[in-house]
This record gives sequence, C-alpha cells and structure tokens, in this order.
Amino acid sequence: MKIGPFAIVVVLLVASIAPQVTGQDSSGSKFASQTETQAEHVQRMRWWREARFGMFIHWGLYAVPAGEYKGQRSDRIGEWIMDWANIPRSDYEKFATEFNPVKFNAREWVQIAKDAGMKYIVITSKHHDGFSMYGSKVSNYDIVDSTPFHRDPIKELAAETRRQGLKFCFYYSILDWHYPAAYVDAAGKDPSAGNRVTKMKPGGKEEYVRYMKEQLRELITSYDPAVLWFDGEWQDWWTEEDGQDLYRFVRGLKPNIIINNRVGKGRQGMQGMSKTDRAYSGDFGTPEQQIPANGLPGVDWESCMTMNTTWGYKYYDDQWKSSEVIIRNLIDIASKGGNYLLNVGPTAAGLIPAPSVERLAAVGKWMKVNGESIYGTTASPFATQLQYGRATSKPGQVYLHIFNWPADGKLTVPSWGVSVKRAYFLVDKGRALDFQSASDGITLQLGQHPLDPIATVVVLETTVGASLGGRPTLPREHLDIEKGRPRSAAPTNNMTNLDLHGVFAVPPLARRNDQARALDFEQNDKIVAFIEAGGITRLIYGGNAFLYHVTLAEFGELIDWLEPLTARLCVIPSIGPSFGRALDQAQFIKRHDFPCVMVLPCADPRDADGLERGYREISDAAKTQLIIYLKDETNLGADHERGLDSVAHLIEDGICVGIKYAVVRNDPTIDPYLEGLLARVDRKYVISGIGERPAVTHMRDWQLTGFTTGSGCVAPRLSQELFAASRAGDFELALQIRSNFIGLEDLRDAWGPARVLHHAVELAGISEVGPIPPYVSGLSDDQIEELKSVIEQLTRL
Ligand code: H79
Repeated sequence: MKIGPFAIVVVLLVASIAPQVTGQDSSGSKFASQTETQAEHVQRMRWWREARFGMFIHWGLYAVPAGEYKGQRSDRIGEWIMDWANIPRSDYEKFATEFNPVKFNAREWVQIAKDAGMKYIVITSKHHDGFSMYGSKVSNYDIVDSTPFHRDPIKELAAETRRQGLKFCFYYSILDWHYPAAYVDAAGKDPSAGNRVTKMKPGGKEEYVRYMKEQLRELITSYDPAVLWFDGEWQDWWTEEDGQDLYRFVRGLKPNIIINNRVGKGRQGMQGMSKTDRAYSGDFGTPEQQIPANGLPGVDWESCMTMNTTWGYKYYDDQWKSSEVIIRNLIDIASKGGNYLLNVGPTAAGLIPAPSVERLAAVGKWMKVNGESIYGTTASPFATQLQYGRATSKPGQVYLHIFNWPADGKLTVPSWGVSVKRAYFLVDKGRALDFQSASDGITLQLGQHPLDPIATVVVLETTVGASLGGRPTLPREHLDIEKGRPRSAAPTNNMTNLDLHGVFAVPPLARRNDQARALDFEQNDKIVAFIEAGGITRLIYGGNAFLYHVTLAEFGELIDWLEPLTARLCVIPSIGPSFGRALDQAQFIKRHDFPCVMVLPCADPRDADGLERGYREISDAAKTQLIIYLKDETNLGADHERGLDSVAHLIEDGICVGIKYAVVRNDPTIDPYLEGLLARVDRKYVISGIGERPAVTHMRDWQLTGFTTGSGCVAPRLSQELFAASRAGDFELALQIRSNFIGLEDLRDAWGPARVLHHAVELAGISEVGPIPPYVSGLSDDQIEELKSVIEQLTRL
C-alpha cells in the first residue's frame, strides 16, 4: 500500500475520532484508551485492502413478498417494499409466519462466494424493516423467535465463512421501520409503514440507541464480525456526534473491526465518498451502484453493486448484468484502488438465484487464473486511464488488463517513470513478450488474438523491488518499537499487540523424580523466576519442555499454571504436533487469554492446503492466533512454494501472527527458503528460532524481529544484552556476546538441544528439573561432567 499525503490526512481523521478516553462509554462498556497510530491503522485495514472482492447478501423478510404485494409490483428495490407498497407494521410482520428457508445451506453459500474469488461476506443482520436475521435476545422480531424456521442462519453462516477462510461481516441499518418509537409522517403514508425518513417520538431516540447498541453488542460478541457496514444514517434524528459515539462503541467492543462511513454523516450521497470539511467517523467510503471516475491515493472505499437492479430478492427482476460487465467492474474498481462488494439477494426458500450463481462462477473462473492481478494490488500507476483497458500494480509489477485488443496486435504502454525488465501474459509466465522501449513508453507485441476476450492480463516486471535480489535492505520501520496496546476484553484475542521484537525464552519443564513424573510447578516457578530476573519477559513453552510428549491431562495442568503468568509476562504455550492433538489441546487454550499459541512442526502426513485448513480450524477452536514453527523446509508439505503461500494466506487473514524460523543452515546468510518466505510475508512476523548462534545473522542480514533461546534460560541477562546490541545495530558487540554461548550451543547441537538444556538448568543451580519423559533419554555421566564445566563458564559471566 502506497502511503501518500492523503493517507496521512485520512489516518489523522480516523485517529481523531478513535476512542480517546479511558473509562465507561455511554452504554456502560469498558474500553481501553487507544488512539490509533498510522502503523496500527495500516495493520487494521490490511486484510480488507488486500481482499478487493466481497459478497454482499441482502436477505430478510422482504424475500417473502419478493417484490409483489397485493398484486402490486414496482421498479423500486425489493427490500424497500414496506415503503413503496405502504405496508403497515402489523401487516408486514405477517411475512414472518411464511418465512421458512429450509433450502438454506451455509456451506453452499460460502462455497459460491469462495469459488467466485470473494474474500469476505457482508450480510444484513437487520435491514430498514427492522427484522433481525439472527437470534436476538432484545427483540422477538427475529428469525429464531418469529418464523417457523426457528434456526439462526447467521450463526451457521459465520462458522462456515470462517471454516472456508473468508471474513465474516455485518450490514446493520440505523433506519428502523419497525421500532415502536419510530413513525412515518408523510402525506398518504401509513404512520407505521416504511419511508425514506422516519421521525422519533419524544425520548424515543435515546431508547432506540440503547437498543441498537445491545444488538450490536450481541452481533459482535456472538459472531465476531470483521466489518460493520452501517446504512440508513441519513435520518434527520441521526447526527455525526451519534455516529462518532457509535463508532467508538463498536471499536470498544472489537478494536480491530472496520466500520464504513455510513455510521455517521460523512458520506456524500450515492457517490459515497466521505466529505472532507471536517473529521467524520468511518474507515471507508461507500459508493452505491456506481464506480468513482477516479480513486484517491490513500483513501479507502468500496463500491457496492447489484447484479440485476435490486438488493433484496424480486422474482421478476431479470435485468442481469453480463459476466463480462461484472468482471470488468471488478477490474475497473481495483484499478482505482477500491473494493467491489457484489450483491446477491437469496430467496425466501434460502437459495441464491441461479443467474447470480452462474455469473459468480464466471467471475471465479476468471479470478482463478487472474486473481494475482487483483488481490493485494493498488491502483493503476498511469497518469490517465488506458484506452484499451485498466491497470493495477504491486511492488515490482504492473498488471495490464486488456479489454479492447489492438487490431494490429501492438500495444503502447505510456511511461510511468520506471523501466520494464520483462513482459508476459499472466497465464503464460514462462514466455516473454517482445517489446520496444522509447522515451515515452514501450510497445508490446501481443499477437493477433486476445487470450481472454473479457480481459487478458499482461504482467510488466519492473526494476523497482521486483525481487529481493540477494540481501534484503533494512526497512526503517523495523527499527521502531511497536508499542504494546492494552489487551481487549473481547473473547477472541486480536494480536495487533503481540510484540515480536525481543527475546523468547523456551524453558524446560521440571518433573518430580517419582513413578508418575508429575509436573513440578514449584520447580517450574523457579525457572520462570530466574528467566524473569534476567530481564526476559517472553516465554514459549514448546520443544525444550518436551511438549511433543505431554499427556492431555498434563497439558491441562500446564495451561492452568501458565495462565496467571500472563498477567506480567508474554506467555505462549505450544500445541500439536498432529492435528487431532492440537484440536484436543485447543479446548484448554480457549478458556484463557494467551496472546497466541505456537503449533509444533508436524512430521505426520500433511500438505500445504490441508495444513492451511487445519491451522484455521485449530485457531478457531483455540480462539486465538497462531505462531507457526518452521523447523525444516518440509514442515509445510512437500511443495515448498505452496507451503509458503499457505503461511502467507494465514498471516493475511490474521490466523497466523508469527513464524518461528528454525531451519538450520551452515551459513545462515545464504537461505533461499527464507528469502521465499520473506518475499511473501513481512519480516516483522518472523523471529529467528534456533538460539543465539544464527540469531545475530538473522537480525543483522535478514532483519528478523527477535529470537528464541534455550540457552537464555541459563543466561537470560546475556541473551537480553545480545538482543539489545543487535537492536542498536552494534553487531560487533552482539557477536562478542554470542561467543559466550558457543560452548553450550555446541553441546546442544551435538547431543540434542532439549536434553542438554534440561540438565543445564539443574547444573546451573536454577531448579531441580527431574526426569526427562520417555522417547528421549538423559545425558550420560560423562556428558554431564563436560556440560558442567561449560555451564560454570557461562554462569560466571
Ligand atoms: O441496502 C441497500 C439499499 O436498500 C440501501 N443501501 C443499499 C446497500 C439504500 N438505501 N437507500 N437507498 C438504497 C436509496 C436511497 C437514497 C437516498 Fe439519500 C436516501 C436518497 C436520499 C436519501 C443517501 C442519502 C443518498 C443520498 C442521500
């Protein structure tokens, strides 16, 4: 994402309305003080900016009349039938008794969206008609209480959306035609019917706002949406101050949620971008049924559009846009830096209309081969729009989307200030296209016929950042300390506050010297106290604790012991290595508020896609995010590239928040696999995972964020000093400090790191560690003697 001056303005505006105060908000919810930094804003918006394409679902009671009431039809939108057919509340309510969507199938809906290439789903939790599509406890006018269906389809959809790796989001209407305090005051209109505007009885607004907040609290705490998409904000009784209060309220419940600009009064009509005369609430603009002529650098927006002419289902609306128009709209929007929120209006039976399904399949077919030119891209780099199509860009690449094929097969591409190294069709990467360069641009030889008549994508590889090209250079931002933020009170932890910049001690686990080898928490307390006294505040319980071999009962005990430590330390337990084991262990994790868990590297049958799916399910079950432990190149399946892609997806989706990189190299400065990883994920997510020996190289040459250490459990102060020296850029000092660790590290490499550390902690007099559990044996007496002298040297410092 390029950050231009506009971005800074937008960020400042957002920051200025983010919660500023600590304490109680107007409805009694506690939230921590948190003005948002630019980096935090970028982080919060990241998945949304990269997603580019989502599904809007308008589904509600209006699907029952489906655009016709007492024989009356209309050109107007289906979900507004309570307005245009002037239906009084008491009559409209009757649709509920007929609403029984037995054909609803969450898995099918999400599959349709996913196959179309959509990355998120926004569904109407409550539209203007006031009917809640989820089981609300503060209203009986909802699908569970007042329809024969008696099921909560939203719950099913939320779970399924997450299962299939998409983001789940809510639409919520501020305008409410059913709320008792609201009424219509318009000539020829029933006071309880729908209308463009409503009025509020005295005191009604305050009561309604309390109701809305209760519903939003239900929606956020029960379904954990990634976006709240407000609408119906144009009512006279709704003010920008109300919008800011609601924005604060929602972010207070879920700090990393994204909220559209219809929460307040900032939007400019159907054009939808936010006004700029003052600070308005909301994170993105919402053009409706239109695509802006131009995007604005640094301004986030999303065009929402229908496939026919209605949002809510109308059985006779057959004015469908062609697949070509829809695909080109997606490209057009991406080329201007926006997102495309494309609507479906399911029927009262619970089906997405067939013409929509067909069109989405066509979009999916195109996206499957061309998605790279849409996801994660930013706007066209060209000063003016291309005659023959559109363009999107990424660092090192420009994607040309050719709509109109040149008759002579030659395409002129205007210069945009960088030189083109290579050109090729996206579907034929291996074959370079010929081109001639001139001062004002290049001429490409495409050939006579389009490869895809809807849009053929040509990739231009440029010199700027095209590849890492050997050693990566140091981006400034990695030297800045990411400030820890107070934890949210939300049930699922969001880990924007996980700070990987530091030393992670990986301690052994003490056991009693008896038959049962029970975990000995008195001794384990001593180990933690020693590490803590040495200045290390981060702990990972994993390999050195032989967690591969703990019983489930022991794991439960361990978790109960670790939990109170989280009050003062960053404590990360590990689960796995197999899927089933991790899933069982997730049940213990989910009860507590760990910043994340680490998944141990798996040697059982696995592949990249399966792992990706499994990690999503584990994260979902554990209700927290993951650190992936990469021990060797095959941990992520046989296909290295696919494996790394999966990690990138998991990071993009906020499932994975860190990687413990522990692939051993003779020379850690040469590591194509690490290069492949860093080409896909920001290095700020990667910590060095094999102790002090490669840590300095990893921090100096690859700018990895922090490192894990076993030896640091014996010499925590030294590990901290090594980190501090590296952090300060004094690598000479860092290497000098490292030399003290080499003796111990050599023995760990020679005899097995975990078993050596186990004895080392006892030899250093830190605690009695007891026996090593079966599958691994302890050191011999001779080895212990040798280790003793090494430990004496190290601990003398
Ligand atoms: O949910 C779908 C529609 O039911 C809803 N928005 C989409 C996503 C919608 N609400 N209103 N309309 C569509 C059309 C109404 C537009 C207007 Fe106005 C309301 C014209 C004048 C008041 C908003 C405020 C646009 C201009 C000013």
